[in-house]
Amino acid sequence: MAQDFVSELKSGKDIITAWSGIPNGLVVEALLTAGYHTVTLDMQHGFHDISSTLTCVASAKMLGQRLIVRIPVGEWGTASRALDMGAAAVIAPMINTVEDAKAFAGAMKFPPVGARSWGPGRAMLVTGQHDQSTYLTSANDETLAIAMIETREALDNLDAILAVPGIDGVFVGPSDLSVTFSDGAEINQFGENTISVIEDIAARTIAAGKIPCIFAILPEQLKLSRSLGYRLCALSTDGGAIARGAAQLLSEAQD
Ligand code: 3PY
Ligand code: MG
Repeated sequence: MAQDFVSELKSGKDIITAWSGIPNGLVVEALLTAGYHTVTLDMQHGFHDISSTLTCVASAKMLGQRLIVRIPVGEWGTASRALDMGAAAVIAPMINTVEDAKAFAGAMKFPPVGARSWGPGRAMLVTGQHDQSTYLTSANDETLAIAMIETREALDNLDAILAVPGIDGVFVGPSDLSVTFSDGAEINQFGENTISVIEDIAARTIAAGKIPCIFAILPEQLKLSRSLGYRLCALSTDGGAIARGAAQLLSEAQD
Protein backbone atom coordinates (compact mmCIF):
# COMPACT_ATOMS: atom_id res chain seq x y z
CA MET A 1 0.00 0.00 0.00
CA ALA A 2 1.00 3.63 -0.45
CA GLN A 3 2.91 5.41 2.30
CA ASP A 4 0.16 6.83 4.47
CA PHE A 5 -0.43 7.83 8.05
CA VAL A 6 -0.64 4.19 9.21
CA SER A 7 2.84 3.34 7.96
CA GLU A 8 4.12 6.70 9.18
CA LEU A 9 2.69 6.04 12.66
CA LYS A 10 4.27 2.59 12.66
CA SER A 11 7.61 4.04 11.64
CA GLY A 12 7.55 6.41 14.62
CA LYS A 13 6.16 9.64 13.18
CA ASP A 14 3.65 11.67 15.22
CA ILE A 15 0.32 12.10 13.46
CA ILE A 16 -2.38 14.75 13.88
CA THR A 17 -5.93 13.93 12.87
CA ALA A 18 -8.77 16.38 12.35
CA TRP A 19 -12.11 15.32 13.83
CA SER A 20 -15.10 15.65 11.56
CA GLY A 21 -18.74 15.75 12.54
CA ILE A 22 -19.91 17.62 9.43
CA PRO A 23 -20.86 14.90 6.94
CA ASN A 24 -19.45 16.36 3.74
CA GLY A 25 -16.39 15.50 1.65
CA LEU A 26 -15.63 19.17 1.05
CA VAL A 27 -14.82 19.56 4.75
CA VAL A 28 -12.39 16.63 4.57
CA GLU A 29 -10.75 18.18 1.49
CA ALA A 30 -10.32 21.52 3.29
CA LEU A 31 -8.85 19.89 6.42
CA LEU A 32 -6.37 17.73 4.48
CA THR A 33 -5.38 20.70 2.34
CA ALA A 34 -4.77 22.70 5.52
CA GLY A 35 -2.16 20.11 6.51
CA TYR A 36 -3.81 17.57 8.80
CA HIS A 37 -2.28 14.13 8.20
CA THR A 38 -5.71 12.50 8.24
CA VAL A 39 -9.31 13.07 9.32
CA THR A 40 -11.47 11.06 11.72
CA LEU A 41 -15.10 10.79 10.63
CA ASP A 42 -17.19 10.70 13.80
CA MET A 43 -20.22 8.39 13.64
CA GLN A 44 -20.64 8.41 17.45
CA HIS A 45 -21.32 12.07 18.26
CA GLY A 46 -20.74 13.62 14.83
CA PHE A 47 -23.17 13.21 11.95
CA HIS A 48 -21.31 10.91 9.59
CA ASP A 49 -23.15 7.89 8.22
CA ILE A 50 -22.41 5.19 5.64
CA SER A 51 -23.10 7.50 2.72
CA SER A 52 -20.93 10.40 3.95
CA THR A 53 -18.16 7.94 4.86
CA LEU A 54 -18.15 6.60 1.29
CA THR A 55 -17.83 10.09 -0.22
CA CYS A 56 -15.30 11.32 2.37
CA VAL A 57 -13.03 8.30 1.77
CA ALA A 58 -13.09 9.22 -1.95
CA SER A 59 -12.27 12.86 -1.16
CA ALA A 60 -9.28 11.76 0.89
CA LYS A 61 -8.17 9.32 -1.81
CA MET A 62 -8.18 12.22 -4.30
CA LEU A 63 -5.62 13.91 -2.04
CA GLY A 64 -3.59 10.73 -1.56
CA GLN A 65 -4.66 10.06 2.00
CA ARG A 66 -6.75 7.60 4.01
CA LEU A 67 -9.16 8.24 6.87
CA ILE A 68 -10.16 7.07 10.32
CA VAL A 69 -13.76 6.31 11.35
CA ARG A 70 -15.08 6.46 14.91
CA ILE A 71 -18.01 4.06 15.15
CA PRO A 72 -20.99 4.33 17.53
CA VAL A 73 -20.73 2.37 20.83
CA GLY A 74 -20.75 -1.39 20.31
CA GLU A 75 -21.39 -1.33 16.53
CA TRP A 76 -18.88 -3.98 15.55
CA GLY A 77 -20.55 -4.53 12.15
CA THR A 78 -19.96 -0.86 11.36
CA ALA A 79 -16.26 -1.34 12.18
CA SER A 80 -15.96 -4.00 9.45
CA ARG A 81 -18.01 -1.88 7.03
CA ALA A 82 -15.75 1.14 7.63
CA LEU A 83 -12.76 -0.99 6.61
CA ASP A 84 -14.68 -2.30 3.59
CA MET A 85 -15.37 1.31 2.58
CA GLY A 86 -11.63 2.00 2.67
CA ALA A 87 -11.02 3.46 6.12
CA ALA A 88 -7.46 2.87 7.32
CA ALA A 89 -8.32 2.80 11.02
CA VAL A 90 -11.33 2.53 13.28
CA ILE A 91 -11.71 4.03 16.74
CA ALA A 92 -14.25 2.25 18.97
CA PRO A 93 -15.64 4.24 21.92
CA MET A 94 -16.23 2.91 25.45
CA ILE A 95 -14.07 -0.22 25.31
CA ASN A 96 -14.36 -1.10 28.99
CA THR A 97 -13.65 -4.82 29.15
CA VAL A 98 -11.53 -7.50 27.52
CA GLU A 99 -14.76 -8.85 25.99
CA ASP A 100 -15.41 -5.46 24.34
CA ALA A 101 -11.83 -5.40 23.04
CA LYS A 102 -12.07 -8.96 21.68
CA ALA A 103 -15.36 -8.24 19.90
CA PHE A 104 -13.89 -5.09 18.35
CA ALA A 105 -10.65 -6.78 17.26
CA GLY A 106 -12.69 -9.70 15.93
CA ALA A 107 -14.60 -7.38 13.58
CA MET A 108 -11.41 -5.61 12.47
CA LYS A 109 -8.96 -8.44 11.71
CA PHE A 110 -9.10 -11.39 9.33
CA PRO A 111 -8.36 -14.88 10.73
CA PRO A 112 -6.36 -16.09 12.51
CA VAL A 113 -6.34 -12.86 14.59
CA GLY A 114 -10.06 -12.12 14.28
CA ALA A 115 -13.16 -13.00 12.29
CA ARG A 116 -13.50 -10.12 9.80
CA SER A 117 -15.71 -11.25 6.94
CA TRP A 118 -14.38 -11.01 3.38
CA GLY A 119 -15.72 -8.18 1.20
CA PRO A 120 -13.03 -5.52 0.69
CA GLY A 121 -13.62 -4.66 -3.01
CA ARG A 122 -13.89 -0.93 -2.31
CA ALA A 123 -11.05 -1.00 0.21
CA MET A 124 -8.82 -2.60 -2.42
CA LEU A 125 -9.64 0.20 -4.88
CA VAL A 126 -8.87 2.83 -2.25
CA THR A 127 -5.56 1.22 -1.31
CA GLY A 128 -4.55 0.42 -4.90
CA GLN A 129 -4.47 -3.33 -4.25
CA HIS A 130 -5.43 -5.56 -7.15
CA ASP A 131 -4.55 -8.92 -5.70
CA GLN A 132 -6.99 -10.47 -3.21
CA SER A 133 -4.36 -12.70 -1.59
CA THR A 134 -2.09 -9.72 -0.96
CA TYR A 135 -4.95 -7.77 0.58
CA LEU A 136 -5.87 -10.75 2.77
CA THR A 137 -2.35 -11.16 4.09
CA SER A 138 -1.54 -7.45 4.50
CA ALA A 139 -4.79 -5.87 5.73
CA ASN A 140 -4.41 -6.88 9.39
CA ASP A 141 -1.09 -5.01 9.56
CA GLU A 142 -2.12 -2.06 7.43
CA THR A 143 -5.32 -1.13 9.25
CA LEU A 144 -5.55 -0.07 12.89
CA ALA A 145 -8.03 -1.09 15.61
CA ILE A 146 -7.96 1.60 18.28
CA ALA A 147 -9.90 1.10 21.53
CA MET A 148 -11.14 4.12 23.47
CA ILE A 149 -10.33 4.25 27.17
CA GLU A 150 -12.84 6.57 28.83
CA THR A 151 -13.93 5.05 32.15
CA ARG A 152 -12.61 3.71 35.48
CA GLU A 153 -13.57 0.20 34.39
CA ALA A 154 -11.50 0.59 31.21
CA LEU A 155 -8.54 1.83 33.24
CA ASP A 156 -8.84 -1.13 35.62
CA ASN A 157 -8.76 -3.45 32.58
CA LEU A 158 -6.19 -1.50 30.59
CA ASP A 159 -3.32 -4.00 30.64
CA ALA A 160 -5.63 -6.85 29.64
CA ILE A 161 -7.22 -4.73 26.88
CA LEU A 162 -3.74 -3.84 25.57
CA ALA A 163 -2.86 -7.54 25.50
CA VAL A 164 -5.79 -8.47 23.21
CA PRO A 165 -4.39 -9.59 19.82
CA GLY A 166 -5.52 -7.21 17.09
CA ILE A 167 -5.81 -4.12 19.32
CA ASP A 168 -3.21 -1.76 17.83
CA GLY A 169 -3.59 1.18 20.19
CA VAL A 170 -5.76 2.92 22.73
CA PHE A 171 -7.37 6.33 22.42
CA VAL A 172 -8.07 8.47 25.47
CA GLY A 173 -11.38 10.32 25.49
CA PRO A 174 -10.57 13.06 28.02
CA SER A 175 -14.14 14.38 28.16
CA ASP A 176 -15.73 11.10 29.19
CA LEU A 177 -12.71 10.32 31.36
CA SER A 178 -13.27 13.52 33.35
CA VAL A 179 -17.00 12.83 33.65
CA THR A 180 -16.56 9.23 34.79
CA PHE A 181 -13.64 9.92 37.14
CA SER A 182 -15.62 12.66 38.89
CA ASP A 183 -18.76 10.50 39.01
CA GLY A 184 -20.54 13.04 36.86
CA ALA A 185 -19.47 16.09 38.88
CA GLU A 186 -17.35 17.79 36.21
CA ILE A 187 -16.30 18.00 32.60
CA ASN A 188 -12.70 19.18 32.65
CA GLN A 189 -10.67 17.44 29.94
CA PHE A 190 -7.09 17.84 31.17
CA GLY A 191 -8.01 18.75 34.76
CA GLU A 192 -6.33 17.63 37.96
CA ASN A 193 -8.60 14.58 38.34
CA THR A 194 -7.55 13.14 35.00
CA ILE A 195 -4.04 14.29 34.15
CA SER A 196 -2.32 11.54 36.14
CA VAL A 197 -4.65 8.99 34.52
CA ILE A 198 -3.75 10.37 31.09
CA GLU A 199 -0.05 10.03 31.98
CA ASP A 200 -0.54 6.49 33.28
CA ILE A 201 -2.40 5.35 30.13
CA ALA A 202 0.41 6.62 27.87
CA ALA A 203 3.10 4.89 29.94
CA ARG A 204 1.28 1.55 30.06
CA THR A 205 0.43 1.67 26.34
CA ILE A 206 4.03 2.38 25.36
CA ALA A 207 5.23 -0.42 27.67
CA ALA A 208 2.82 -2.79 25.90
CA GLY A 209 4.27 -1.78 22.51
CA LYS A 210 0.96 -0.28 21.31
CA ILE A 211 0.12 3.21 19.99
CA PRO A 212 -1.08 5.85 22.50
CA CYS A 213 -3.72 8.18 21.01
CA ILE A 214 -5.74 11.05 22.49
CA PHE A 215 -8.23 13.82 21.71
CA ALA A 216 -7.05 17.40 22.25
CA ILE A 217 -9.39 20.36 21.91
CA LEU A 218 -6.62 22.96 22.03
CA PRO A 219 -3.02 23.13 20.71
CA GLU A 220 -1.66 23.37 24.29
CA GLN A 221 -3.40 20.08 25.14
CA LEU A 222 -1.89 18.44 22.05
CA LYS A 223 1.61 19.61 23.02
CA LEU A 224 1.15 18.33 26.56
CA SER A 225 -0.10 15.00 25.21
CA ARG A 226 2.91 14.67 22.93
CA SER A 227 5.24 15.34 25.83
CA LEU A 228 3.60 12.37 27.59
CA GLY A 229 4.21 10.11 24.57
CA TYR A 230 0.89 10.29 22.69
CA ARG A 231 1.56 9.67 18.97
CA LEU A 232 -1.81 9.96 17.23
CA CYS A 233 -3.48 13.13 18.46
CA ALA A 234 -6.78 14.59 17.35
CA LEU A 235 -6.86 18.38 17.31
CA SER A 236 -10.22 20.18 17.48
CA THR A 237 -13.45 19.32 15.72
CA ASP A 238 -14.21 20.60 12.23
CA GLY A 239 -16.90 22.89 13.65
CA GLY A 240 -14.46 24.15 16.29
CA ALA A 241 -11.75 24.77 13.69
CA ILE A 242 -14.15 26.70 11.44
CA ALA A 243 -15.36 28.84 14.35
CA ARG A 244 -11.81 29.53 15.57
CA GLY A 245 -10.60 30.42 12.06
CA ALA A 246 -13.61 32.65 11.43
CA ALA A 247 -13.16 34.46 14.75
CA GLN A 248 -9.47 35.00 13.94
CA LEU A 249 -10.28 36.41 10.47
CA LEU A 250 -12.92 38.73 11.86
CA SER A 251 -10.66 39.97 14.60
CA GLU A 252 -7.78 40.62 12.15
CA ALA A 253 -10.16 42.47 9.79
CA GLN A 254 -11.28 44.73 12.57
CA ASP A 255 -7.89 45.48 14.14
C1 3PY B 1 -14.02 12.08 24.80
O1 3PY B 1 -13.20 12.97 25.10
O2 3PY B 1 -14.76 11.51 25.61
C2 3PY B 1 -14.12 11.69 23.42
O3 3PY B 1 -14.84 10.77 23.11
C3 3PY B 1 -13.32 12.46 22.40
O4 3PY B 1 -14.12 12.81 21.34
MG1 MG C 1 -16.04 9.99 24.67
